Amino acid sequence: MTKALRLVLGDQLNINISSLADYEHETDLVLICEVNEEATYVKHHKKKIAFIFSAMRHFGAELKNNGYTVEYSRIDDRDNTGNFFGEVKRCLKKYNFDKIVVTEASEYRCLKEIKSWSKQLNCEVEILEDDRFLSSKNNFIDWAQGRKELRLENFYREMRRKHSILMNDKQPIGEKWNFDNDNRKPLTSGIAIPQTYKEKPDQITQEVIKLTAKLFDNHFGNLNDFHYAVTRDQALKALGQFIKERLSSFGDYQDAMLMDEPWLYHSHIGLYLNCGLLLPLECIEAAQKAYHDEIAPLNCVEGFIRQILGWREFVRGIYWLKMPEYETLNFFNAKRKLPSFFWTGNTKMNCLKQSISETKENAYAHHIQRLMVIGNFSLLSGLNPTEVNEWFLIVYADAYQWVELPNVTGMALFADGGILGSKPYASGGNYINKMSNYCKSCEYKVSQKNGETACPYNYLYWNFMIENKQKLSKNARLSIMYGTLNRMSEDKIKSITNDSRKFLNALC
Ligand code: FAD
Ligand code: DLZ
Ligand code: SF4
Repeated sequence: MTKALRLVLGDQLNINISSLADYEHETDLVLICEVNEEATYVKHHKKKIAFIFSAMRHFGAELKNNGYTVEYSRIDDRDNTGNFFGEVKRCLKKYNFDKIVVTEASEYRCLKEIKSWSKQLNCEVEILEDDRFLSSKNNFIDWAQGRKELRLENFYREMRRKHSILMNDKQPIGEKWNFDNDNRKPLTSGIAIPQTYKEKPDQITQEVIKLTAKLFDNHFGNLNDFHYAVTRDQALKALGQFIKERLSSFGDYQDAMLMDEPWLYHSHIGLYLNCGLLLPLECIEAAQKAYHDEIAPLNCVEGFIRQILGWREFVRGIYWLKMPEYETLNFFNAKRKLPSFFWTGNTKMNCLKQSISETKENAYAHHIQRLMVIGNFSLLSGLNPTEVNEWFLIVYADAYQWVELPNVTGMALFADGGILGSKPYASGGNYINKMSNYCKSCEYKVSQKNGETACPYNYLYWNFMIENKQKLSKNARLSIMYGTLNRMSEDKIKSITNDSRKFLNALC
């Protein structure tokens, strides 16, 4: 009988993962390992490390309870080698296996390494497809082949048809594929927003929090008020709570931001989906059921489903289609270093102060804070994409390169020159003012376009358009803005460039 060593990585915590599908109780062993290399190749947020380690420990215990033989390496075990290769080698030596079985790693870096093991270990390494995604890598390649441009909307419609989600035969329910135009309502302060799911840390989580504080003391982020779900049952409860209490307002307030309200009506399930505690189809089906049960309206349900069936699958497809070149792209040749306030939140710009402070506290910020506040600032200021990508990979509990990189390089920075989106998400302060109450408490004035007290987003926006005119002016979606720029007086352009130079030179 073949004896298999089945390696389960920290973002594969699901009993139905392909590497466990034909597990043989008599001969096989599951290896789960906490390793220093994964926690430090970038200095992940402390809460992200505590979350992953606690979820891994709970998953290991769940497998044992279900009769699996599990070898679990703890980060502080004396003989822990500190990396996947070392732990696999140690296990092979200890128990002697005929082959290693692993579900393909979600990140290019990791998959590349695992592919080299068979030669180095002189042992068969069976790498299985990650069937937790609804569009396989090959499906996406087929879809992309021959297309002039790769756009979410076309991909999403095909996924809706293929998986028969929110469909009336061949037509979309509600006769529209997309209800985004209904989904741009701002929120007013004082409104009672249902709480996010909060789980009290059990003994395992408390132990892991202590360990993280000790071992990763110099990493970004706070560990206090840790409340994330760490088991599948808890993650399902978090999903259920969202569907029942917040989905019915998800669409309306999807783009809204509010002072001291980090969670709003978002689902806060990205970290569970990305580490395996939840599966995409069950989240989509739960939302679809909520529509049919009249718990939530179509604009909210469609908006939520589009994020998971559309965006999540689409960005993964782009990642695997374009790696490894994708991580080197820098369309605007942006070179500026990341300002130090990205690590402290210590800036006079209230929108950034809020978004970064909340990120530091929770290892979470919602999409519009990531895109239109932090991403937009990074784009307008010409921050180096490598540094911006590293920051985003570090700070969010749901961040793995396959999903972080296309969102940052493609969506936020347009550093891929238009592979993922048709135009940069650049905007001045007006958008932030329309969608939030941040500007009311800001030292800068959003209504002022130039001068020391003007909102920096205002002049940085035009400065960005001026500096990148050659690369962007032919983009049909920017023609109105370039029309406006072409009509600007020389004095106005001088003020914009002077204000921008002064502001950017003062960044450190
Ligand atoms: P909701 O707003 O409730 O959305 C539901 C789910 O849809 C999310 O949990 C997520 O699984 C999926 N989703 C929504 N938008 C996207 C998207 N653009 N790409 C992929 N999936 C999406 N998402 C990550 O999972 N990991 C990241 O590292 C990450 N980095 C980002 C960086 C930038 C600059 C931007 C603009 C977006 C990033 N996103 C990332 C996408 C999105 O912001 C997060 O998925 C979302 O904020 C997670 O919060 P939530 O679970 O409350 O999501
Ligand atoms: C993110 C992360 C961290 C912090 N630590 C571990 C770990 O100790 N062991 C592990 O198996 N996985 C960890 N992960 C998740 C991995 O980085 C992720 O599984 C791979 O990078 C996927 O390619
Ligand atoms: Fe942000 Fe400008 Fe508004 Fe201040 S005024 S919160 S910097 S958009």
